[in-house]
Amino acid sequence: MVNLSAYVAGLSASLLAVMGVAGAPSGGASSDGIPSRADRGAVKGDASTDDALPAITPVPQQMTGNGRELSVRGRVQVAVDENVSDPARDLVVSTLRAAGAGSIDVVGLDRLRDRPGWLTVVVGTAGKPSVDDALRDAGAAGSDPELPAEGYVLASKERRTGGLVAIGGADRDGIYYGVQTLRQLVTDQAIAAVSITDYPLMRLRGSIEGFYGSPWTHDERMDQLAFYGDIKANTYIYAPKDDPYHRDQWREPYPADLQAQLGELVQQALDHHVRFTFAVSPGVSICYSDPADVQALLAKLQAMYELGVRSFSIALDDISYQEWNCAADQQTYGDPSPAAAGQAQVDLLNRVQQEFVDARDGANPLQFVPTEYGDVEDTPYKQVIREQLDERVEVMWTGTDVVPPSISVDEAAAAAEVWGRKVFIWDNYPVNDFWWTTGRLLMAPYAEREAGLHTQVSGIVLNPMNQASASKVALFGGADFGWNDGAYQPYRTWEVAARYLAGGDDATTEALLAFFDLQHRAPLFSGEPWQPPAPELDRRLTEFRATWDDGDHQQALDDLRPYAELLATAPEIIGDGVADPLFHDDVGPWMESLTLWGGAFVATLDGLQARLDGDEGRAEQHFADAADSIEAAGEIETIPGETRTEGVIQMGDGVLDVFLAEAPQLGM
Ligand code: LTM
Repeated sequence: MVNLSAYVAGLSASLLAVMGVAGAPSGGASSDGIPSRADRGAVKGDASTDDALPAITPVPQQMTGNGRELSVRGRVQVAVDENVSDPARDLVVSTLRAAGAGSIDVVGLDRLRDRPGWLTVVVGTAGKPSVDDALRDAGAAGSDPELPAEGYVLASKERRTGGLVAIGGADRDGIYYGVQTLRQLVTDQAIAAVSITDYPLMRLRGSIEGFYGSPWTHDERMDQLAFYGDIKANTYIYAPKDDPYHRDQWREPYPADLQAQLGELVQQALDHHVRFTFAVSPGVSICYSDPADVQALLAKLQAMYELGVRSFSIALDDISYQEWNCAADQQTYGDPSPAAAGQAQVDLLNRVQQEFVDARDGANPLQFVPTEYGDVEDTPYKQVIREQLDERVEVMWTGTDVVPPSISVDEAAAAAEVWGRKVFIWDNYPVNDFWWTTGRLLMAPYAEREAGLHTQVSGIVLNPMNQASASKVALFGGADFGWNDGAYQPYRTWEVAARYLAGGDDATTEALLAFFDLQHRAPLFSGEPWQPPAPELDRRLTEFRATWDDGDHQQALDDLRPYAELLATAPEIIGDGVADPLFHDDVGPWMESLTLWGGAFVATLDGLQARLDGDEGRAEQHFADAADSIEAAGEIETIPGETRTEGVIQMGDGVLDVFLAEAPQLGM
């Protein structure tokens, strides 16, 4: 279960103050060293404990301060080498422009000159003498020859002759991620002075569009891929169960229009340093021993390779392995059984790895979703795969259940043992395609995954909701955890995600967090929540009841009212403050419902106030208004066709509804 004190401790002090947490300082550091957001428009400081440091998400492996901040005002020269991708270069320029740079000259690294009074930004490959010289001049120790893939060194320093920023990446991705960090160092007309060495702990980080129900739209996917660049996620796996060409009609090539869209996605992924991974799921009908089926599968992958895809996955989840799809498999592999299915799958996968992947330039190791994916029990099926599957093939695993309440390092080690390799986690959060998620958005922070998992897994991808933009909250956490699991604080990233959606606006961030709290419940397949419902509201109501029971009725009402008003006005604040139109599409019915539930909450407090004032008639009227709003909220349903399970929108159920039902009976 989520630890509520960690939740509260993880929020910035100023947010706690606005949310009314007693004792929260109005500025300065909160108990875990997170200072109030002041002039950077984001949570400041982090695991580094140095209050002067800016907050970077994911938290860098090492970061120290480097003196006073650099000013961004007049002229800027940006020197880049050939490994700086166009998107990385463009991001440097747009970042500097947003910070207030006047004119920006972009030149090749060989044309870097001393320009007294200018801000100089050097971006290139770590280990190159001119990049390392710039890093040293900017206060870094130079680049580490052992810098891992996707890593970068960044140093920024104000000098008498003008500010200097240097970014040296281990590779093109590392350079891009260094620039993404620069984006977070910038405020109005200034860049924080820091020295950073940073790299991801997990090789694969991102999402798998692997849910049932309405697949994401093209626009949603384009938006997601850009977002992954921002959060340093490098993997998107295309595996929507209800795309017929992915699963039911897997043999058929994509029609030209869909193929063209896939091509755009591949380019968008490249532009944001994301591996577009194409998954095909043939298990519902494949005849493993039919050469025509094997050829159809390879042709499907080849069409994607021609679009520029370099990562492939064969998904064999949610199929029966107790029966064959053809008589030929019975002849080749004998009676159906898990072990026989394992053998047939291994034969197919090894061919794809060895005949397809190995024969193509730049292709990454094959990925595979096994039919047994949610446990660590050693079985005949797993034994065949462990012993015979090409050791390079990545095997996905969802934890010790399809939707696990937590994932520990020991469990991942056990999974590595039974699969004979480090597993690749397919994390079924925040997916909302099963019955218990009806009417819910799963917006609690990504949590209960143990620090240190990076030692036992090759990566983590999250299976998101049908609602792509609303999934960003959890995806933010997953990417952050995958980059630096040791420094990960779920509620810190939760707030950062809200602030990202809010475009840095304080009021919108607060409204979003209050809304997320009402969508905090995350059910297991049993229906039991592994993330509790509305913990922040629950904490406030517990305080209310204690104060009320102590006889201090007015105080209890005064303390609770601002939060009720925050909930009632949150839809309007969110409507005005979140720029992302896709987010609004996702949360539309939930905003309607929140307007009604928030109104009922305020009306209920009005009723208690009237009763306290001795006006029982007015009190009854307020309680009746609240009841009307609750009844109207019960009519609001999910958007037809949008989610696999459809039904009434839930809002802080188990907490808000319980309070509103009991409040009219409260004795004075
Ligand atoms: O989790 C896996 C490997 N497969 C399916 C997913 O497609 C589905 O989204 C989730 C959640 O319902 N459960 C599965 O078993």
